[in-house]
Amino acid sequence: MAPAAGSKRMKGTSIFRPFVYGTTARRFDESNPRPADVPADHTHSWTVFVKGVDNTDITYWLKKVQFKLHESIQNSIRTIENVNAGEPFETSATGWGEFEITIKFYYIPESNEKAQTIYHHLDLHPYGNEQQQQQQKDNNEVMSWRYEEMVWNEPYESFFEFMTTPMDRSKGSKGGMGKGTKLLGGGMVGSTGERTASIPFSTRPGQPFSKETEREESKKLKAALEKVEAQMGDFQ
Ligand code: SLL
Repeated sequence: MAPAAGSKRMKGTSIFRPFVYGTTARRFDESNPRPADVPADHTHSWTVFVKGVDNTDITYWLKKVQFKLHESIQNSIRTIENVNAGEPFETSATGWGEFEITIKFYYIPESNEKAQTIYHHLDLHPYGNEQQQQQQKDNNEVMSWRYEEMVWNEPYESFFEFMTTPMDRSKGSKGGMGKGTKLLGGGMVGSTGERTASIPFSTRPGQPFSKETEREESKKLKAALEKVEAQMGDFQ
């Protein structure tokens, strides 16, 4: 699609929006019984998704998502669109094996940007250290989630303007979030909202990515760096 009249790319500028993607898998057992129509060799049910951090709206920039699953799975190419603001683009399946899922992002046509693809490994089995594996077994839930940022380099002026202009989320407005939907940073959606790139301050169950997570990660990196520096000191 041709860009809006007079729109040109903004040299030296980039714009980004955070999102979360990944898989959640559960094995079939008493807590998650295998449905009668599912083949006996299928050991797990799982879901792959793309969503906003803390379920913020991403539908104003993401129009549809195509999930390409393993060919052995029924209806292996699945296109998800027309999701409500704040809800995930997701699809579920059952099976026995792990594989690489292809996730293709189609942006709103106004962006004039081509679709982009990322890959995600479906994890069915507990992973991590012993304690993490035990927790996943106890909860019968293997979450393989990633925080990512979609970056548009040198976006068209019209798209940049669209992305950085507050949007009307008043009741009944098209594309608005539901009343009372939580905004990133803890605010609540009122009559206007930002098309925000910020992430929440703190982590809560089901929402592992936040400023708090970032701080914890940087603490871990700092501690690892100090350890390496101390070890290097021992060699000198
Ligand atoms: C493997 N790379 O060779 C993997 C393939 C295939 C997963 C995994 C569904 C099967 C069905 C399913 O679990 N496919 O619907 O019959 O191990």
